[in-house]
Amino acid sequence: MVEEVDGVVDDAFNCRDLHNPYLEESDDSFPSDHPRRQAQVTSLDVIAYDQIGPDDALRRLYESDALLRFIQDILGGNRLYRMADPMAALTVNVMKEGHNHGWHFDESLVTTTIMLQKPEEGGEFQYVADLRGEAWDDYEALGKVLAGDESQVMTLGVAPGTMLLFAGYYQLHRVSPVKGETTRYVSTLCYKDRPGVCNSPEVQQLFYGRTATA
Ligand SMILES: O=C(O)CCC(=O)C(=O)O
Ligand SMILES: [Fe+2]
Repeated sequence: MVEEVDGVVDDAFNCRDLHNPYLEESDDSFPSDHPRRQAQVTSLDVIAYDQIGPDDALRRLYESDALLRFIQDILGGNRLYRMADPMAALTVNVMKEGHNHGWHFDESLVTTTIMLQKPEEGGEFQYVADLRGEAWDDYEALGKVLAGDESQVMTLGVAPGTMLLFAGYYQLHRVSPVKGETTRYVSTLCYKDRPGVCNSPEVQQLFYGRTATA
């Protein structure tokens, strides 16, 4: 898989985004020191689904029903569908020296990733639990994390081959800045609870630098 990604990595789109931890733009209805107004920087290169060859191992894995059922079983048995978005359904996040993914909550309840290549240093998947629930946000604790307090930060031991199923909607997480020569490759495999789901053209433009329909 790494060799296959190496073959298309030069065509990856450089995505640079400023967002608050909720992946929104700063909300000026909140006071200036509020977490909803704290900008996080995300800078990485993205390889989209339609840039991955039809016979590539990563694509065959994502398109296999065995994997779909496996993830469905882990998540409690509710029917899942591969995302219909021609770019977002399967991606490889490419992070070189200095790239990082700022603190955020995902839009999806659960995200599935597979690490393919690990950098020499940094590029660690870190999270802080219990900052958000169904009807509440702990803005005070969130503000501390955004201000640099690392006392509650947990780091997951992820290695090449690790598949991570992560409840990213409720758990604040980030990828720390990558250091060294070796590029970090992490693939994101998107599943939805209904068929036919695509991202908006705005989100496609931001992450892939173009739009496409299914
Ligand atoms: O690269 C990773 O390990 C996680 C990426 C992530 O949080 C995301 O794509 O939302
Ligand atoms: Fe995320």
